[in-house]
Amino acid sequence: MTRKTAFITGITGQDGSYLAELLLAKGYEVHGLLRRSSSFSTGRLDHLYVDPHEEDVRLFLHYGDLTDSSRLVTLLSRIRPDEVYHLGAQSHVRVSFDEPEFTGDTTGLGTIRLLEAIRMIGLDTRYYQASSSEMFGATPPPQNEATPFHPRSPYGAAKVYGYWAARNYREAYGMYAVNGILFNHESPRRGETFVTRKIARAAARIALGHERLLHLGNLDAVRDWGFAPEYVEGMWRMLQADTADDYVLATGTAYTVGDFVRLSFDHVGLAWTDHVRFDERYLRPSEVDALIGDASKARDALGWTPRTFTPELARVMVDAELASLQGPTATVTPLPVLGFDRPVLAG
Ligand code: NDP
Ligand code: GDR
Repeated sequence: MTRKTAFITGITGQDGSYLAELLLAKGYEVHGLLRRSSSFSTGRLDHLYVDPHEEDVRLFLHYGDLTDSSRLVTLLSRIRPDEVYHLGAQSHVRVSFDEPEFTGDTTGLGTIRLLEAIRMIGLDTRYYQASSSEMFGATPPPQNEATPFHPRSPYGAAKVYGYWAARNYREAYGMYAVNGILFNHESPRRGETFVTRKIARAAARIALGHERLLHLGNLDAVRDWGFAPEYVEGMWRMLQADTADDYVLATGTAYTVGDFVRLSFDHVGLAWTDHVRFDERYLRPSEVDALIGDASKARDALGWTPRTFTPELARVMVDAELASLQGPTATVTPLPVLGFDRPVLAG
């Protein structure tokens, strides 16, 4: 049997690293798009890296950027992947208010550039679009595939554009293109400025005496938090289906940001009220109040169900932080190297 080849944009991100791991375990050859950076951005992939001089190398990284159409064309025409997973994006909602044009360019137009590269080359490939529950925005829960979109940020608006671009290429050109509408999914590899990772890090650091206070914005927002490795498996399942369709992945459960704080601090035996302070700089100009997904279509059509729910997720994430602070004997998945550039406003 010939080996399948996948191309992943956003391979250095949380989901990209878990997806690369999954596809390599399934025997795929995996190619990833890597943005050039003045420092290494491959911390989440280091454990998968094999010296290119070894035999049976199956993970390849290629410099490129979602703003660079011609590079996408040359890369895809050379790799000719069986499956394309488009995960690359400026994915931070708060940052999208600071950088709306850049977010539109990478998260929105980046999608069209990739789809158009596939079409121009005449590539017969299956395409996964990383769509988001942020597209539902102000539409009240529960949200499913039929729920109207009402984005509340430049990021959400860019994702709506990407969603319709993928659907349009499916309808106009018969491309096998699917939208995975994923609700929040987290892990020890989550970026440090997303709220769950920020809380888990702080709980661990405060418990070990490295820090004293955690500053947060809106504690009342409701989110449906699942576990990222389970969600990337759902992405793969979507591309194995007989026909291309769109699916929600979610746990169907609801917790507030405040609940996540309490669960995390309880786990290290601290009273969160002693350590959490409000900082209005972390508020968004318009907020998404409540996201709670209905993933019954994915369950019925793909056999996908979530197994990890928010309370366990909080414990897993706090434990990973404790382990990474306590030394090299830790059994956690590798964490990204922390930079010195923790944004003041974006966290
Ligand atoms: P991350 O922010 O962890 O990763 C984003 C990835 O995109 C990184 O690899 C980043 O590279 C890359 N990237 C950003 N800009 C560019 C660019 N101009 N050119 C090439 N690559 C670029 O996101 P997640 O892994 O959490 O999410 C994956 C995708 O799923 C994203 O599209 C996100 O919007 C979407 N999504 C995520 C959800 C979640 O809860 N995690 C829920 C729903 C949708 P670098 O490492 O160099 O920054
Ligand atoms: P979200 O994730 O905006 O849902 O987007 P994030 O973790 O950033 O925020 C979740 C909620 O927490 C509130 N909040 C804070 N958020 C951050 N980041 N920092 C804080 O200090 C803070 N205090 C309170 C936010 O207001 C918000 O309500 C994520 C991203 O992964 C998107 O790419 C993805 O599409 C969606 O999830 C689904």
